[in-house]
Formats: sequence, C-alpha cells, structure tokens
Amino acid sequence: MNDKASFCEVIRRDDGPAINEETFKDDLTRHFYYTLGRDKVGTSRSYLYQALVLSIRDQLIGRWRASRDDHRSQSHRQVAYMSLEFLMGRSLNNAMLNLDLEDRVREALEQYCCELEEVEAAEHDAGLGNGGLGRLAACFMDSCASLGLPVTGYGIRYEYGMFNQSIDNGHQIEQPDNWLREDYPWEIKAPDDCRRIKFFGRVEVYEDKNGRQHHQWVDTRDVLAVPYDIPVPGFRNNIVNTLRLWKSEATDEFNLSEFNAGSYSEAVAQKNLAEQITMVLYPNDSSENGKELRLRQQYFLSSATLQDILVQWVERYGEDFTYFSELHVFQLNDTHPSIAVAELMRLLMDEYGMSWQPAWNITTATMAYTNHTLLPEALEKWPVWLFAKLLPRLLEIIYEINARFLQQVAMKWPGDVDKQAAMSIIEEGDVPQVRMAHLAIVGSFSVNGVAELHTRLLREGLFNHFDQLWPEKFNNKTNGVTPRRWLHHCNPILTQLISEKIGTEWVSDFSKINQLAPFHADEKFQQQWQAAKFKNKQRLALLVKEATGVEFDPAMLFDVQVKRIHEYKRQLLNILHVIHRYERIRLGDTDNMVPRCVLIGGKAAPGYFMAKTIIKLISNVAATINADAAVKPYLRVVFFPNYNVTAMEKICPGTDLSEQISTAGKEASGTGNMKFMMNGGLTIGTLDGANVEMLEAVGQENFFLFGARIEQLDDIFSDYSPNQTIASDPELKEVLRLIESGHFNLFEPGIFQPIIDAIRSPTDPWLTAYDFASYIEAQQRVDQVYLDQSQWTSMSILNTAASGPFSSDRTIREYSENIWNL
Ligand code: F68
Repeated sequence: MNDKASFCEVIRRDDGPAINEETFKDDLTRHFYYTLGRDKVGTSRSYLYQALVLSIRDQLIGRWRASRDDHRSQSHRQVAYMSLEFLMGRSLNNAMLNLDLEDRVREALEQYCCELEEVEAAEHDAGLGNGGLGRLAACFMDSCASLGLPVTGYGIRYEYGMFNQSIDNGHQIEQPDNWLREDYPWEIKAPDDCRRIKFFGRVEVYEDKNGRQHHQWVDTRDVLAVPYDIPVPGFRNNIVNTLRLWKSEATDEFNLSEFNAGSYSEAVAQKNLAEQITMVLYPNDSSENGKELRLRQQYFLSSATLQDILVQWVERYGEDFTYFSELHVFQLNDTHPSIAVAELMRLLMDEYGMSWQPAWNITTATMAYTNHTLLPEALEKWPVWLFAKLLPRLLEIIYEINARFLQQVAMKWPGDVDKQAAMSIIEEGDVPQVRMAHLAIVGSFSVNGVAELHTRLLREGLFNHFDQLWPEKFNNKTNGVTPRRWLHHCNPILTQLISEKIGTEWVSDFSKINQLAPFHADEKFQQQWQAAKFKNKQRLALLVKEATGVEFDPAMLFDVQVKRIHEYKRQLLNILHVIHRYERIRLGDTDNMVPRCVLIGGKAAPGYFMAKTIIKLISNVAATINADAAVKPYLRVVFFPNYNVTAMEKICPGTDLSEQISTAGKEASGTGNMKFMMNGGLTIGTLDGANVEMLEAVGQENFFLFGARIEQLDDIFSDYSPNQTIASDPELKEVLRLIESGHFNLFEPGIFQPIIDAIRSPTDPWLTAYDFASYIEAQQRVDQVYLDQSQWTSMSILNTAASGPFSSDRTIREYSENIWNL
C-alpha cells in the first residue's frame, strides 16, 4: 500500500471501531484528559459529561458518514423537515439506548467513581421549541432515523432557547436559557457548507439578447448562514440521520465609509446586527407577534435550507432539475417556513435561469405543509410593506403566484369576487397582509392536519374553499410520540415489567404493545403494575419536593396537567375543580373522596396577560390549600415551575390522571395526552384533538369523557349566558364566590377580577362555566373508580395496551407512504 492509500485508510476509519469495552474506557479518558484538558473530576459533572458525549460521538461518526453517503448515493427521495423549532431535550440517554451502550458507559464511569445519572443530569435541555409543535419535530427525527428514512431536520441554532421559568410570589419570571454556555458537544460546525442570505436591497430587471426578462436582487445586506450538525441515531439499526441547525454570522464586508473614516471598531460592531437573527427563540406558542426579526428568522432558515439542497444537487447533477422533484420533498412544519415556496421559485429562476412554469412545477411537487392549529390568532400574516422592505424580490414572486392562482379561482367560480378576496394570498385592508397559510396551500402538493377531528375541521371550516378547489391535497396524519423516549427511557420500571410479560419487540414495533391487553385483569400482574406506578410516584414526589418544597404522598391520586398555559387548554377549569374540592373538604363532605395531589405546570408567553394571571391564581390557591393542615390529608396542589422535556420524563410515568380538558375544537391534536396514556395514565378529557382517537382505541369505559361536543357549540353560543349557568349551579356559584371574596388574594385585592369577568362573559369562547358541571361529574367518576384499585389498574393496563397507534413510528410511516412516497 502506498502512503497516500494508507492515509485514506486512516481518514476513512468510518465503519466505527467495534464498540469494545477497553477502547471505550480509553476514549473517555482521552477526551477528559486531552480534548478537555482535565485531570480531576471535581464536584461538577460537566466535563465528564462532555467527555462522555465526545466518546459516544466517536462511535456515531462512522455510521453517520455511512448513512449520509448512503442517502446521497442512492436515487431515493429525501426529505427536508423544515421547522423553526426542534425541542430535543437531552440526548445522552437516547444515544446510549439507541446504540445499546448503557452497560459499557456505566462501567467506564466506575473509574471516576461516578453514577451515570449524575452525569446525565449535567446535560442542558436543547429547548429550541415552545411546545407540541417543536417536540413533535423531535419525536419525528427519532422515528425517521429508527425507520431508516432519509430525512434531515433543518432548523435554527438559537443562542437562547425557551426561557427558564421561575415563580416569585406566584408570578412567572422569565430568565434567559443560555444553553450553549458550556458548549454543546453533540454539534459539529460545518463552515464549508456556509450559505449567503440576502436582505433588503431592490430588484433590477433586464432583458437578455433573446428578449427574456431577468430579475436581479441587488444592493442587498447579506448575512451568512453557518450550519451546525447534530447526529440523530436510529434505534439499534446503525443509521444516523442529521439535524442541521443554522447560525447567522456577519459577512466580512464592512461598512466601507465608516471603515475608511477610521471607525474600525464601529464597523466591526455592526456585525452584531447579523448575529441577532439566530439569537433567541420567540416564546409565543399560539400567535405570531409580528416582529420583523421573526420574519428574518423564517426567511433565513428557508433560504439557507433550500440553497443547501440545491447546491448539493448542482454538485451532483449540474443545473438540470428534471428529476429534482422525484428526489426531494420539503415538509413545512406549520407556516413558519412557508416563505420557502417563494424562495424556491426565486432560486430556480433568478439563480438557475429557469422560467416560471417549470419552476412552479418543481415547487408544487416538492412542498408539503402541515397545519397545527385552527385558532385564527395563530394564522400568520405579514404586512406587505414589511415584505417590500425586507424581501422585495420575494414579494414580487408572491404577487405573481397570487395573480395566477386567482385566475384559477375565477375559472372555478366565475364572477365570485368574494371568494377571490377570501382565498387571495394578499389580504386587502388598511394594512395589506400576506397570508402565509394561503401561500403554503397554493404552493404545496399536500396539506395535512394532525388528528382526524382537526383535519375534518380544517376541511369543513378554515380551508373549506381550498378543499373544494383541491380536495386531493388534503390529508390527515394523526400525531404520535416516540415510545423509546416516552416509555422505554423515561419509565425503566414499567419497561422491565412489560418486557417480562410480552418480550422486548414492542420497543421497535410498538403495535405489539397490545399484547398486554389480555393481562389487564390478572391479579398478580395488576399488583406488579401498581408497584411500578407507586415507585414512579415516589420518584415524582421527590422532584416535586425539590422544585416546590411541597410533599406529595404517593398513596394519593396524582392528578396532572402540564402543557403551555393557554385559555383554550383551560387550566382555569382545572383550578376551579380544585377549589370545589377544597370547599367540600372544609365543609366536611369527604365521604368517598379520594385524596389527591394536583400538579399543574407550563409556561405562559411573556406577553400573555391572562395566562400569567391564571398561573398566579393556581399558585395562590395552592399556597392557601397547602397551608391548611385540615385539608392536607385530602388535597395538595402545586404549580410546578419550569416545565420542560426533562421534567416530563419524570412526570408522565408518575401520573395517575392526565388532564386533557381543552374546549372542543381548539386543541389540534395534543401529544402530552399520548405520553400519559403510554405510561398507564387515565385521561379525563373532552372530545378534542387526538383525544377522540385515544378514546376510540381504548374504549369509552376506560376514559373519563366530559364536556360540550363540537356539534353542540353553535347552539350553545347562540344564547350562552354564563351568569345564569352560575346562578343555577350552587357548586360553581360557591367556587366563584370564594374567588370573588378575595379568599386567595387577601393582600392583593382585585387581581383575579379579569378571570372572573372572563368566566362570566357571554362571549367567553372557552366555555368554562358551561363545562364546569360536566367536569365535576367526571371527576366524581374518577374518584369512584380509583376507590376500586383493581378496576383502576385494569384500566391503566388497557390504556398502555391501546397506545400502539400513538407511536410516532406509525405517524412517520404514514407520512412516508402517503406524502413523501419514499
Ligand atoms: C409556535 C409558534 C407559533 C408562532 C405558533 C404556534 C407555535 C406552537 O408551538 N404551536 C404548537 O405547539 N401547536 C401544537 O402542535 C402540536 C403538534 O401538532 C399539537 O399536538 C397541538 O395540539 C398544537 O397546539
């Protein structure tokens, strides 16, 4: 072998060294000692954590490269999952599970006299998302890798992720999440793949010698997009996919006039502006705040991602895009990256010289859009003037897309100008706006909702005109969650019990979990199931004690609602029930009452006044109740601070009762509901989102259903009078009286008035008063069943057994078969 060949051998050590105990220990020591330059462990586990990740990453590199080469060399379709959010949480345990490394890691850590759990605790959550939408993207990444599908996640590497929440005197306080402070050892910077993103400037038009018009976007202020790659290992299949996150950096072109005037430092300081783009995740989970910087983020992600893929294409096939749409799909996670529709048109036409129609054919054959909400305030719109300033060339393209689209509308419904106005991508008015959902629908070949009910409501309501025009575009993909993280990893005790009973195949084929069902009434199995739940409740009680100082007694029923705080999710209804119970206890009405520990947690968008007031109410009610020794045997309540992915890993296994109580028609799907179900939690819930399918799967007798149904809403709203409802319901009346009396805010008069007013308003969209009685009645049923532990346990087992369809593997198979055509 000549020298050159042997060098290639060395750099292509890419099958990954066999995972051997000795080399793993050596790797760990080498990284600790040399890469990080440490010699003592000390009290912080941070360096050991980093050394461990680097050692595991070494094991991934070869497989990672092989997976990438495989995707590139084969003529298979690839997917870019484009999302402004990836709520990954921690990665260490997941990587160990998927590579089957846990025993080796434990052994290697022995030399440092350190438990694995301590090292795991040193990992910061990658909190690059708000809630369900961002966590769904993370579950999808896990499922795609585990199913061996060529899917790359594309997102933003926010310097600051979702804020940390603390509670001070019952009020939410936001603190910045500086998750990169100690470095993030999973990521690898790829500066070679850096892309240039244009902003501002103006458009010049010129004709070539054949008389064809060309557009040039000039005098732009450019920003660089630098990618950081994170490995996404599949479950024991040697596949490693990629999550590519973009960071913005300044170009090296300085403001020359300042530079020459001697203001070197000022010119360099200007770099800050470019670097702002990826500085922070916007913490709004249900409405756009309309900030210019957010539109910059959206365009930045869209343009960088599309350029990345087009450049790779051109490197391989040259500028012939004939087969592009057969080999690529862009899945848009909500409308947030939907500017990609116009950007792909721009790149194909302005950068690669294509004319409109072939470019449009490619765009509409590669874009697919997932909608995650029916709430009107969450539908993104951007002022036309802002587009004109920031992205002038994109606005031109959007106008042209719209003009051609409106011709189609006019052909389908001649003379119907109202329909044209309703469907237009541009909303006319004092401040004309670009409707991003319309752009996404017009530009995509697939539009999907995230649960059956949600998709039906989209088609019948919000997007009905589009459904009439293009019924074939619409489809449903009910959400799911990854059973590796949300059962195997987070609930080792139950995992062991399940595997003893039905073997281990359920971990990779979660439909097999239904093999548990026949054992639901088996007395011995029930006892083991209860014992597992009890241990998980002890673990959760410990966490609650650490976080709040309040003692949860694992012998009591654990009643949990964790999710973003929003009026439609009705944490308010939950706390009204708590107050009702408190009232009963004070009156001595405790016969057959099941002692409960109630946990409510979640973050409020910083500018959402009502959500913050609801947190304050929950906190104050909790303080009053927990301070009352006579109430303690029956009821304890906490507002759990800083709810995040890692907290959920301990919360869902220890939950008896899962609260999924949104107003019917408002929760698109929900995914927390599925995590509790997998872990044997029973649901109290409305017929909303994926609750509907969960109920069908487990049977109504194993689900505590309550509340108004969608079909009743029109009727209810037509003469809704909450004050009458309250007057005629002594229990609700008493609960409201207690709040109004200032019982929970003795030294803060009036602070809960906005809540009272909202409940009493005839236009209350959340129907809190309307659903109260039905909710209380369902909670009574919960108590009754819980008193019969054998029945409760049987229902719990049946819930886990019926959770098979809510694996994100099932969801991703459906995306793959019906949308991506992989
Ligand atoms: C984030 C940013 C903006 C501007 C709007 C919404 C969001 C967001 O986080 N939305 C979100 O989480 N939606 C949820 O998506 C889940 C996954 O599909 C669904 O299960 C939830 O029902 C839906 O509310």
